[in-house]
Amino acid sequence: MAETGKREVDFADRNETDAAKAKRLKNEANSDEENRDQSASANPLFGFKTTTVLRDSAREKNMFIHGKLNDQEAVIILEKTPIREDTLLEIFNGSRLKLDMRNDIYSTYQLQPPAHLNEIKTTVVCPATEKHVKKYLRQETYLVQESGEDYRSITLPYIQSQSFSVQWVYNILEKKAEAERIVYEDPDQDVGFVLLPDFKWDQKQLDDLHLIAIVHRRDIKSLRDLTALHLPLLTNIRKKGEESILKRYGVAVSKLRVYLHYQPSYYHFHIHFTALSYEAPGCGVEHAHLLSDVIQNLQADSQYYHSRSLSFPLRADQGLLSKFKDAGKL
Ligand code: M7G
Repeated sequence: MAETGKREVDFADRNETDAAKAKRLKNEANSDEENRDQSASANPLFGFKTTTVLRDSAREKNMFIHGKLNDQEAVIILEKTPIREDTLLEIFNGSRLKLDMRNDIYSTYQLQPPAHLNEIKTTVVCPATEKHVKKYLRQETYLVQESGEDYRSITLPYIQSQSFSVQWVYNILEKKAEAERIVYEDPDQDVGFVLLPDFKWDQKQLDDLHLIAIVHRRDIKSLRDLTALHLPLLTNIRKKGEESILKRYGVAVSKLRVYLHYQPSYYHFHIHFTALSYEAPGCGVEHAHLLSDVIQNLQADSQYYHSRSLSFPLRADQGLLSKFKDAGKL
């Protein structure tokens, strides 16, 4: 900030003559055209045909799009990434600015930063199932209260027949995908796990830090399966996960939210580690269970999660909601 007076910002629009501007715009148009030609072969999203916008948010600056990619159903998530402090110098010195309006001491601009600072984080699910499409569609939600008995008679049969494939999880555990992204691994088949960045986190800033610990064992679907026998697994994940995050990212335990979802989207046991300051989607009280609470509940009562009622939100179009309605529970 001390540099304000000295700053020689390349505000190209400011003193440009009309002729110079016309020439510049033409050159830009040509180079855009070249980029497009090159991208037709290198761009895996080339030719994507939008069917519908499932959800968008001006505040979150994201858009979830359903469409067709090479004749396959696909969901694409576009998300503008936060502005990073370490890029400010480049933004101020290397951008092109177009004045929108000026009034007294106030002025607004359209700022075009250098291309590499103008990235849109893009997630592609292809081929996408109908469940993926529904997952991202904005829907009315309802809070359901599930007793232990409801879990066994309604939820369990439903998730056994319906849940998302966890092939991506097995790929991680078997090092067939994302191996280079692993932050820490405890290979023990009983209490071990793999810790890696969640694919929602682009790892460019710590503000929205989000990692997941995926357990090696394949016999725990969710919170409901946990008993006191799993305490060594849970305490191991907490201890080693927190240590690795401190070591790798310098983020202290007191700055972390460590929790699991109930219901999760993927029924292979995993735990979320997010920055405390980040309101990650799904970190509300109706969806998230703090790992430290889970550990204490199991220490007090090994059958806690077998017998207790648990609440969770379900979207209007989720099949599980109809099952609860059919059973007269809603
Ligand atoms: P969840 O608690 O089952 O449900 O979390 P949620 O998706 O409703 O939060 C699964 C977590 O795994 C989510 O935070 C996803 O962003 C993350 N995730 C999903 N997939 C398919 C992948 C993947 O392929 N790689 C990684 N690294 N994370 C994923």
